[in-house]
Amino acid sequence: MDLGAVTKHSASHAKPNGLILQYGTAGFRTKAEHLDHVMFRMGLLAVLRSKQTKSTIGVMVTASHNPEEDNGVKLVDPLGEMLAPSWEEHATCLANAEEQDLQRVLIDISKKEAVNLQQDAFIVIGRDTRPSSEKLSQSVIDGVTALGGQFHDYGLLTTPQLHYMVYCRNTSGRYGKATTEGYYQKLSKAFLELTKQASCSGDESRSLKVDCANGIGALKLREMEHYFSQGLSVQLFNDGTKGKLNHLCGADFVKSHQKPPQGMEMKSNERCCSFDGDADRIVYYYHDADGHFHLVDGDKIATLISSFLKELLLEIGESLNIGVVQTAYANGSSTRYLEEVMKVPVYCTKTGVKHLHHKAQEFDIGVYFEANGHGTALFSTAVEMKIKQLAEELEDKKRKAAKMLENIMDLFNQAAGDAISDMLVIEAILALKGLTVQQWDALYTDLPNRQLKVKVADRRVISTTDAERQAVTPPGLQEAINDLVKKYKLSRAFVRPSGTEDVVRVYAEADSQESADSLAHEVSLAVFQLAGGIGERPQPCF
Ligand code: NG1
Ligand code: ZN
Repeated sequence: MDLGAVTKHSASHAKPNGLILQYGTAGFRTKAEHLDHVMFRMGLLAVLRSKQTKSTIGVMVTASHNPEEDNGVKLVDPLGEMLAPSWEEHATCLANAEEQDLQRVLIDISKKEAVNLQQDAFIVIGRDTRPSSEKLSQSVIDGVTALGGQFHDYGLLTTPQLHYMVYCRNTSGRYGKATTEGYYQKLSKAFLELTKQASCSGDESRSLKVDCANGIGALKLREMEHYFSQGLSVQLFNDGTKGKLNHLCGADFVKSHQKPPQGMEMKSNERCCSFDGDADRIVYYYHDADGHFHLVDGDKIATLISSFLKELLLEIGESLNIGVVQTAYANGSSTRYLEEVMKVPVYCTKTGVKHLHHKAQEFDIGVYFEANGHGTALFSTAVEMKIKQLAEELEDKKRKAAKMLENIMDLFNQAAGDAISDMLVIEAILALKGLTVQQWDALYTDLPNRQLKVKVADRRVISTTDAERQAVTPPGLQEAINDLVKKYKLSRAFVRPSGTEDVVRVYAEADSQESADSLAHEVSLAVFQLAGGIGERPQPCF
């Protein structure tokens, strides 16, 4: 390890004095102008992680659904997964080290993790369309080369595409070819094979309007479109040619404001969906004949997918265990429907896909989705092999079902939640089952809900347990929430510090929108009073 070279290069990526950042749920995320040193140092860290795992490591430059002025960076582990927890700590240490301590911190990490410094390192890099992303990804490359690592810069990619590249490269091409072309071909082939089986239901139902949040999803969907156009025609909105990234559009906007994005022409009963800024989330929605807006969120996506997978397994006659993983943000109606009607076991984990992903790995088939539309279905390696074998061996109807299962498995990006891949799975299932978006939406009725944010001096005063559904500190907060919840019917509320923003998030649901709004507001006031609120007291805003 040439530490002299590191020190020399680091001088041109100097850390601003006093700046402390934390590797959170989605890596580092803040204003783009504060991130140059972090990028350089994550290039260094990726090299150490690559040497330790003897595998290709990914570095993605994006701030997802956050404002265009922000940026961020996260490392992707060998099987396309989020960085291991002990390395998240190293990332935080390295990002916050003063210039003179940089060498020592690098040596410490190498020793703690028994990194063989003679080992080769290979890093793949991707970035979103933010104006700051190109320069910041160049800083990552400076870090990689300063430590003698080799790299491939993919340039513009969706986050899930970078996960896919990492996964492909570390499984010797068995999963697919590590190029965008390979990604398009793999997904489109599985999609077309699946939809071939659908009884023709007219062209109308095979078209979809997509709000691309003015982000990378637009570029990549446009590249991919002609690969699957026989089965689905997509009409892109907010494609980045005019509007600003994530501004009044995108999956996060639609989900949190519960209204359509700007710039989308919606006709009644037309199927529409929104991606977020780096295309790893998707939500669906439509206007009914009366002009009412209906959101079909991650919970309903998980329901559609797990129901269909369960049907296929029944058809094949295989008793593989299938589980759904959610977070506390999952609508209460979805959990009840899955458990009581679908008879699918449901588990709740902390927020952040890495927690859901981890839990989903415990099942033969684990379907995980956050309510905001981030998720996928995971098939264990043993099950993957079994399904491929059944698709060859079984006869007639059973074989057809096994083939479909195989196609669906290939269509999911098993390395990460992926808006494009999820969209194709959903479109295929709707076509195969002959379902309209309204029929899908009618599986169950969401409980009215509201999410709010409260600013506090230090959000770490709030700690939680029971997958974030109960506040342990500050004293008295949980009791206050319990008392408020008792005032409303079918109600539930919880609070937690955000892992990506400097706020406390409040969630409430109840039997009517007025009750959900009012409960969320009252809980916000309790947080403001008991957890050190700053600025203006929360106002009832609905
Ligand atoms: P935080 O800021 O920790 O709530 C948000 C989302 C997560 C996840 C991460 C990463 C909500 C309530 N939270 O986390 O689900 O997507 O961002 O992007 O949607
Ligand atoms: Zn995202």
